[in-house]
Amino acid sequence: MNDRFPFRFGATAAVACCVVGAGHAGAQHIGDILVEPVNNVITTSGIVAGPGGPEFVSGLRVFMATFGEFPNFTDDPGFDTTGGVGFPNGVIFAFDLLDSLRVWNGVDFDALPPETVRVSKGSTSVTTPLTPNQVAAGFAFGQVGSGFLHEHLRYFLNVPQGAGVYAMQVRLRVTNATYQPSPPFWIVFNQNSTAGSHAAAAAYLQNLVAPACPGDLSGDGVVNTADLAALLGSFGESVLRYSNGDFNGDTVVSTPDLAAFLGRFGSACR
Ligand SMILES: [Ca+2]
Ligand SMILES: [Ca+2]
Repeated sequence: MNDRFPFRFGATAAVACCVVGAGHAGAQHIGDILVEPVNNVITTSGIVAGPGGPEFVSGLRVFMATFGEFPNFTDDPGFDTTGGVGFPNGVIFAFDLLDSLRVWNGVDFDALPPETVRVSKGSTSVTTPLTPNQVAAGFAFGQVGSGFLHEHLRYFLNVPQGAGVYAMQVRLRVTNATYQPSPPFWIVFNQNSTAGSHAAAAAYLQNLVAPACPGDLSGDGVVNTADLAALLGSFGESVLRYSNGDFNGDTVVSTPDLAAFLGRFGSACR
């Protein structure tokens, strides 16, 4: 089912941060997640259609998918590795879910929906946790063999299965080798919502991962007292990773974030 998955960001800025590279060895599929080791850290990249075949958006951490292959279901995106420069044969991949499911409210992903997503392969499954920033341990789902890995997990939206754009936060790890887990990444699911909302929601998360203007919480292109007030308004709170002034991505707005913010104070980005 993966080959016909339409990968479109819509908002060009969503990937403007990243480097697009030429092909790697192996059979990568448009819309899947390219998984590679970089300095022994698992990294994720996008696989997009280029004029000469698949191209790669290095370090991408926001991926888009659409429920509906069957109602409330998709098995995209899959996970692909590369031959040659990729992981050696025998490496076993697993994943964890790092947050409760989030729903796009048109502005941000602070809201929690009544829905959850069940991630499964065969008879094994795990469901997104109900508590924000709680980790739900996933399971091993694939082993590199013949130089490659190409695996699809199955994603099912649980009731009430309302229309909307949902964000699921994930990390990859390996169970039998020395590689650091991937930085957190998101799969952004469209459930009977508009392509525009889907793209806007993905662009929001992409800006959290790679901010166009770090410290500019208000989005007006300058880092000033209004942003400081916004950060202090969330101080001590548990937030969506990288949002509301969580510079270091530990999901809490605290002193290290304030220090990083003050280092940006007075900056103008436009
Ligand atoms: Ca601002
Ligand atoms: Ca923090």
